[in-house]
Amino acid sequence: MDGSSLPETRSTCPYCGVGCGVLLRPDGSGGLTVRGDPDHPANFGRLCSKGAALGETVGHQERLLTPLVNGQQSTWDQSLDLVADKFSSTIATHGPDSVAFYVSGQLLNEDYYVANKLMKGFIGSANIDTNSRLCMASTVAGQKRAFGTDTVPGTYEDLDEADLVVLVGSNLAWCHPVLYQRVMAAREKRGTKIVVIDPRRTASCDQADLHLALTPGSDVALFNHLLTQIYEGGAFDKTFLASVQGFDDALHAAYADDVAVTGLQQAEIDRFCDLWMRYEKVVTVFSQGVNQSTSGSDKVNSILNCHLAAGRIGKPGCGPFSVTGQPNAMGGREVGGLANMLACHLDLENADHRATVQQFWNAGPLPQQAGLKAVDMFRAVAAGKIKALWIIHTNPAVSMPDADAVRAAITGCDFTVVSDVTARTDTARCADVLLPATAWAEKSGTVTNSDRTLSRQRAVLAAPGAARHDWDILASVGRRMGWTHAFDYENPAEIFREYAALSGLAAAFGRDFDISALADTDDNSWDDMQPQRWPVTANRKGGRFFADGRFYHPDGKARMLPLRWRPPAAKTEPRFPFRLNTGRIRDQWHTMTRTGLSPRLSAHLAEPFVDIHPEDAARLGISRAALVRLTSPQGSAILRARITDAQNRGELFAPMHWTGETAPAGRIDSIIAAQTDPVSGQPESKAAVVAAEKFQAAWYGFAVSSREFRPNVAYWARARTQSGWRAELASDVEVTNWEDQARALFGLPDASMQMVADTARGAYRIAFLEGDKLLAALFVSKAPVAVMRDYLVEQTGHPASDVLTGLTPADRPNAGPVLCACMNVGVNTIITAIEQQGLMTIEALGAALGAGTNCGSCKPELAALIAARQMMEAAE
Ligand SMILES: Nc1nc2c(c(=O)[nH]1)N[C@H]1C(S)=C(S)[C@@H](COP(=O)(O)OP(=O)(O)OC[C@H]3O[C@@H](n4cnc5c(=O)[nH]c(N)nc54)[C@H](O)[C@@H]3O)O[C@H]1N2
Ligand SMILES: Nc1nc2c(c(=O)[nH]1)N[C@H]1C(S)=C(S)[C@@H](COP(=O)(O)OP(=O)(O)OC[C@H]3O[C@@H](n4cnc5c(=O)[nH]c(N)nc54)[C@H](O)[C@@H]3O)O[C@H]1N2
Ligand code: SF4
Ligand SMILES: [Mo]
Repeated sequence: MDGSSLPETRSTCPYCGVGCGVLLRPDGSGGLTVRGDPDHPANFGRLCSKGAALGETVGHQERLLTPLVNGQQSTWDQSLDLVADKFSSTIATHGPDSVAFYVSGQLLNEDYYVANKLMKGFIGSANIDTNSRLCMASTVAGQKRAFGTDTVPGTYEDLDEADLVVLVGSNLAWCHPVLYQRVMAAREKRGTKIVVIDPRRTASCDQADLHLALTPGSDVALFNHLLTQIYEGGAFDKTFLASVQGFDDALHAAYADDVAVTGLQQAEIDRFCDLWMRYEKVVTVFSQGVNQSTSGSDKVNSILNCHLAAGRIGKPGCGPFSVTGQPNAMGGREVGGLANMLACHLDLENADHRATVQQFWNAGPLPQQAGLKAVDMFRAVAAGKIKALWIIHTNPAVSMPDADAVRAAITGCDFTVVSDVTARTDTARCADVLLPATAWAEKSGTVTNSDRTLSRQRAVLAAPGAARHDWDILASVGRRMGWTHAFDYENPAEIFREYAALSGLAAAFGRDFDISALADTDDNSWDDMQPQRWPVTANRKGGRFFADGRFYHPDGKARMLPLRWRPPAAKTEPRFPFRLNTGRIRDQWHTMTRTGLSPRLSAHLAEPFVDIHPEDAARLGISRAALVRLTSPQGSAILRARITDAQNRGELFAPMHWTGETAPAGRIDSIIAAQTDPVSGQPESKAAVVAAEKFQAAWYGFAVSSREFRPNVAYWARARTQSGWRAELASDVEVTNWEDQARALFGLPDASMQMVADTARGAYRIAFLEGDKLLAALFVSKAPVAVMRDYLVEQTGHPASDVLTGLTPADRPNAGPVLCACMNVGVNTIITAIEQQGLMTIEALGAALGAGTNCGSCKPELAALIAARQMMEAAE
């Protein structure tokens, strides 16, 4: 069929919590074109680089197509029977708390609802937790403590209307790019002031009026100080404070903290406080720099304290705004995905709530206490207390702190089931039973984004092989465990109706999460459902919370908390002198099982790295592009050095994305201790302590190949290219025969070979050919390999006349690493345009090269290149 004649289907991007609407058009041969939905209230047509590249990730090359039991192909009947039997027999012998589910904020509401119902309602244990524990748990705890409910008060429109946007521990430009573009558009229009509070200088600082590079973990001290200034400056709201308890105690505690621990200059702190005093309309956006901390819940409450004191909450253009990470992080909290919650904002520990849910589900007694939170859950797995474990839609062997121990625990568990779209993950490799799930473009359901907007995800592609929907797999196991009626769902719309009906019962307890008006949505209306913000009830649709001073504690008032600053749990010491911060890069999603399929997205940053301050690097003898070994009490990692003053001295930053599949030495969570916030149980992913030293490489290598290959050396990192694969290599072991080494690397025992060797200098260039076509090439050197990578990665599969020079032919400009992933524009092309054509604005670069004109995610980097040129000119 001709793709262009197929209609477009509205759906939602499966990556971040912005929840952008997409329009999908299948091309009729398994592919998909994707564009932003101009009518979706989250993005109005915009997409970031990841959303724009979704079409490149729907191929089946890496998909898991059938169930596997102990690595052997199996049928659904056999594998589901096995899962049901093992869970049932384990429960019969060891009790319901001997089993656990570990699920994900990327599950759809309907999948999540069924998982939660099965575990809490029927298995009778609360041992279901989610990767949202690593992500949003501190916000959940903080909001519940302050508001009596886990609710984001504001909406995205507040970002358009604010006069001041404060980003705390949020790299919005890279992690919520479409929201960042929204803030930029508002800044253009109304001059919105921007403050970034982050220990390192990120892409989000590019347009900021003020960047406070505070000491890691010191946020509470900063916001405590702000609270005292709100008081002294008379910015507190007496009328609103009638709806708030705890002002005096909170203020008293705030005065006891010393803002000097932030390491900031008094003048910068004063400027921040002045901006807060000057602009009533302030939105404080916060994310993982706040949540992923052993004082994460307190950090959240220190921010909420300020907004409550000033009454700046739930009004247009102001409020605290926790941006969610995963597409359905918010929905997961609403369906009760966390071990300490019930569905629809009901509390597990409340007997009336439990009784209502039990009756509604027609279930046995519900567990009375919270189940194990993620870190404790995997510790219980390691200790043999959890004997059957089901991991769905998440990759904990990579993303949990102390990841090597987690991986060992999963491997050692008596019975592990993993549901995933691919078998090629570090977690899937540990499973006894591997179940093939449908991927986002193949499944239908709903998700809730950061501003409480419920959107539909719609299937547009057929499920490959035997893959089945997550809700369907879960419900099938529920039926096989004997609960036929409870899990007799025909389609996700039916699950959604049940969920919406339950929210009506929750609302009767005065809970705020209420979508009961959707409880009688028939299948057709569900198919057509438009994005809408909850609550959705007979007399209320969407809107903001709390401006009216109504909160959800029993007395209807909010709480301000007395808080004191606490440093991160791990202390630097002579053996581990560096503080290691971790996070995300612009073009990869978590453990890269999907974004890693796109050559374009892989071209931005193709290997794991560590950012280090120039003075620290100099002291350790680490030069540009050298490799660095990081060691912590948990393990060690090898990463490429990026020397940059964006990093404070004594602090390092490394990305979280690389895995055993892509760069085994770069699994950063294998060196991070599992320290958690005492209130939320969220791990401290951003403040490990490590030692750093130069990795003494005997040789460095760069390789390209038209076929996949898996190196076996101390350091390697591979990525996809348009015509095959690329890899960076290094080893501390000398090689005596480079021909043998190269043949083994690529699995090419007989291919014809060309080699240029400079044995004296330890430099080798080796190419393998089939006819005149390049199959693979390896470049080896004693120092980090200097070749035109972006040229070479395009040469596999093509005639390979001058590949061994490693340079681009003189008549062909080398575009350099891709900076604009959407329009495929390299950094050298951009620099040339700036320098030779004098294009000194982002608009001019866009007009000439197309760079930055699609998703805009690269605009901060374009601006940085222009600024660098301006500085050079000023100096000249
Ligand atoms: N490109 C991309 N986007 C994503 C994702 C992705 O994988 N890739 N994942 C999504 C998910 S699930 C999430 S949760 C979000 C996360 O979105 P963000 O939270 O914005 O991203 P991170 O890079 O994890 O961390 C944000 C910042 O916190 C800073 N930080 C570290 N310690 C401190 C501290 O003590 N105080 C303060 N104030 N800041 C600190 C870090 O330097 C970092 O720049 O991104 C979502 N969007
Ligand atoms: N050091 C450090 N560690 C971190 C963080 C950090 O900032 N620093 N951030 C933490 C945060 S905020 C998060 S959210 C986590 C994320 O970490 P994870 O959740 O572990 O990472 P993902 O790669 O998103 O894992 C999703 C898995 O689901 C699979 N999958 C995709 N689609 C489907 C589907 O439809 N069904 C099923 N069943 N499977 C599917 C994917 O192939 C992949 O294996 O990482 C956490 N870990
Ligand atoms: S900002 Fe990017 S990743 Fe996030 S939902 Fe929108 S398109 Fe997807
Ligand atoms: Mo997250």
